[in-house]
Amino acid sequence: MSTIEYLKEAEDVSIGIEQDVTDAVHDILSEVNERGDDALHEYTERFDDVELEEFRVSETEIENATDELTDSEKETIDKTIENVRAFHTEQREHISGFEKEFEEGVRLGQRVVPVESVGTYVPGGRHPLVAAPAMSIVPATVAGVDRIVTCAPPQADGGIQPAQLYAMDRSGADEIYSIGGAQAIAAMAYGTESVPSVAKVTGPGNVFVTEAKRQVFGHVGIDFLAGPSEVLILTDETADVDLVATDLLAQAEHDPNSRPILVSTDRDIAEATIETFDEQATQLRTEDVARECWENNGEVLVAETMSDAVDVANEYAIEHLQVMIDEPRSIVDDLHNYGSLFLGDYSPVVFGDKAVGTNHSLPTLEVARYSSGITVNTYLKVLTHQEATEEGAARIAPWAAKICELEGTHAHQLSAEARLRDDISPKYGP
Ligand code: HSO
Ligand code: ZN
Repeated sequence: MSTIEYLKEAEDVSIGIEQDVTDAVHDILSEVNERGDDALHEYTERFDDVELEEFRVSETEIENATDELTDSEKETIDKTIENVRAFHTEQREHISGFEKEFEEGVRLGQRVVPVESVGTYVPGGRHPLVAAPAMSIVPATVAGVDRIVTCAPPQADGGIQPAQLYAMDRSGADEIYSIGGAQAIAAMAYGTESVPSVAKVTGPGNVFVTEAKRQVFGHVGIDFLAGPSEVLILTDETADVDLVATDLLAQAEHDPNSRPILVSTDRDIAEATIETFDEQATQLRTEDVARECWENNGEVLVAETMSDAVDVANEYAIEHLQVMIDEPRSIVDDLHNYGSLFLGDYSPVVFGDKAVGTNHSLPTLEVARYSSGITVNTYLKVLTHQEATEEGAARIAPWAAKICELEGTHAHQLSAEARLRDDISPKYGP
């Protein structure tokens, strides 16, 4: 007998991307790859409805955007950037290189180095998110990336939304371009006359951006593929229904395709949340999107035990996992698939989205089964090295040569055996 009951079910959430999107993106990528800026101009006119002479945002435009914001708006954005920097700086300190003699005469090690250049995409969309630039740009600065390129879609006036532009600049982008969609990803992956190519492209975006990242992967690195935002709230009988409904709505307002999910071990709480969601939605300026999202994708599950609820949470591998139970810490060790975890009534997703300093660029659509969100690691590589002495080589060479013999890799075998010669440069001798 199932220990889970659905009070509200969603249609199957599709993880795949429609073929027509794949084809359209393929065309955009090839055009930008072949025709560079000319293609970028055409797509910008077609998709963003603006004609731009220059894609690169000038210092004057950045100053103008800065002037459009009040001091208090700027301070608020600065504070978010500072918090994101503090968290990711700590993260960096926990990743280290090492070198050690594993056996006599054989030293092995690793160095942690930044990716040389990255392109960070900042999405526009329904609500151009002001904290988004900090999330993809700041960790790259902390990692020590040499060249940080960033693109955001132009608004109707051809410029980037001022608060976003200010945040892109303050987060530490070296070059800012007013280009959106798949064409922005193509430009950063292949390079054009005005946009340099980079080694890795990161940041969330709409379905075209995501598909473009999928298609350029291999030619450049990417962080991961991100879809519409999701939350799973896990409650027991102690939950505050008003808070639970509010937090589900905060996810539902993102996009009709977002996923707000409640898993409760208490049926009364689950039923009351459904009612409260409906009442609270009426008060919302973003009611339309939130309701459409709830209709399509909202889910409410009742689990018989907390252990069943934990299993469901691990299966969903959700982007944001909010734990609103009596003792949230009691289940942390059992949870292992999520983008970011929010513990207790005072830790809503919006704090991570906007303010505390953890990253809000997180895996959705079960990507959390195999990937974390953006971290400072996204911009680092772990490079290994080895050094053997003459003595060390004397022990390793026959053994390596033996493996080569088994394989038939003759030149490899000779390369190993050559280290047994006694006339090799004296600088390595005893
Ligand atoms: N929930 C989004 C991030 C965000 N929401 C920023 C609002 N602002 C994806 O994690
Ligand atoms: Zn959000």
